[in-house]
Amino acid sequence: MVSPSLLSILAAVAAVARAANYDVNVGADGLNFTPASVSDAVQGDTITFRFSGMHSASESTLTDPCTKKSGGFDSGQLTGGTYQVTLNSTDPVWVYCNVGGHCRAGMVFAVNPGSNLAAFQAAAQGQTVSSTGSTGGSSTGSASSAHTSSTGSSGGGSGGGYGSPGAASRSSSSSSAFWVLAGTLLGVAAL
Ligand SMILES: [Cu+2]
Repeated sequence: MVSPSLLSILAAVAAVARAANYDVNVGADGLNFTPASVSDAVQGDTITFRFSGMHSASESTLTDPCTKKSGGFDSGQLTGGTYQVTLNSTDPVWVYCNVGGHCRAGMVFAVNPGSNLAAFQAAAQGQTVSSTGSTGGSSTGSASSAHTSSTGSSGGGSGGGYGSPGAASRSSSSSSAFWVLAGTLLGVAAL
């Protein structure tokens, strides 16, 4: 039915359209990113963090999971809405939540962690597990691995991102905060 030439065309189209988005829930299932990691992500792919409760998606490093990476992205603390990161490479990206003790409770996430996901998670919780390989990441410098766009109000950051702009959706976290507040006031008034 389907000719070989058509199949090759479809394969070519699929290759061009490869850029994918990965939805990651933040706080929808306790102090967790769900899923805990994404593998085989490539340059141009996007990670969309979807917030429930107050959390953040902040970039860190494999060796220091609960400390913000210099020049790394940071959603800021959000109570809802989304925050999107566009990958600039296939390098690992390490992410944590900077709210309270969430990171120490294991609230971390990784893109392309390879064999180091368990070591990253353990380090976040203050345990020592030797990581494999030498992908420890530079602690300083301009090798930002991701460009970010936020639906919140955090001010963009100093990273060297060069991803294409305009991919952000525009739901505002402040408006959802307003409705929470309004709902609270209505609840009080109903008393
Ligand atoms: Cu959190």
